[in-house]
Amino acid sequence: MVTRRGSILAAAFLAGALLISLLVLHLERGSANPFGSRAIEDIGLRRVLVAASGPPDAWMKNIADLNGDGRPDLVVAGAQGPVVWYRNPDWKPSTIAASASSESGSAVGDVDGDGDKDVVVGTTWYENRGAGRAWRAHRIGAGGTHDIVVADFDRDGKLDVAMRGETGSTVEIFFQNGKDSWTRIRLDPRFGRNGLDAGDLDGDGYADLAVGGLWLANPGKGAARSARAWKVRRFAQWNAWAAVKIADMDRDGRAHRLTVKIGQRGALVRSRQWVVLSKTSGSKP
Ligand SMILES: [Ca+2]
Ligand SMILES: [Ca+2]
Ligand SMILES: [Ca+2]
Ligand SMILES: [Ca+2]
Repeated sequence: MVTRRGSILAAAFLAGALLISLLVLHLERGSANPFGSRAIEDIGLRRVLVAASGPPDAWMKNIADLNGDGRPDLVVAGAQGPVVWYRNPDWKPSTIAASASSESGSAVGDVDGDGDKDVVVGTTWYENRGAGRAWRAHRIGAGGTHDIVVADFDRDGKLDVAMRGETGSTVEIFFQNGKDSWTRIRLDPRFGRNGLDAGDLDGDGYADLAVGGLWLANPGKGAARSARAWKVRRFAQWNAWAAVKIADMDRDGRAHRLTVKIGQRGALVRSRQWVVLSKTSGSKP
């Protein structure tokens, strides 16, 4: 049943979509690079130089408060390392690891449950030992590392890690038994080469996974570690190279899937209906 509130929200989404489409059209007509420095100034952002030279091929970027002072810090890692965090507000750099390896995936979360944020880069997690001053590397296991997300998929109180590579559709979940002990399951949605996010999409209290156009329903209730119990469901027809974000866009307490094609504008999927925000032709890669 479509409620009045639902109609208002749908109208608001459509109005927003139109506005964004017009803005994108304006920017594309006005500049060869719609995200150039002028566009940043146009929307009131201030450019801050954090480091004149950072890690090379810095594909891994995260924002998290690593020293617990309440200010979000920056974590940047190069494809082959180093892993560096920059302290807010003076941006003093500190090295977490001199070398690292990841296709592009990284995440931040309290992996060991001691109250501070730890860092995952590739198949290694770095234990925060004392407000970001010292770090210890722990291996998670073998898996594709293009996209990495963390969630407690089996709700045993220990954070788990999901990842996928760019060369196949397989998604791996590493369930944490302890700091150095992980149990891997493999899920294969048989679609997609990019994009992964975790969130509770069906509201059963267990984090599900989404890839481009498909989502993987966590069976929960003691079955989360059983790969066969996870069901693949479709929510949109979408590009195999999509980037995916799950967010509660209208703050109604339910997560929604936000899918954005690489190099394109994307779509917003809301409940059983979905609204295309803006979509351009000519896909990449
Ligand atoms: Ca901080
Ligand atoms: Ca921790
Ligand atoms: Ca867990
Ligand atoms: Ca769920």
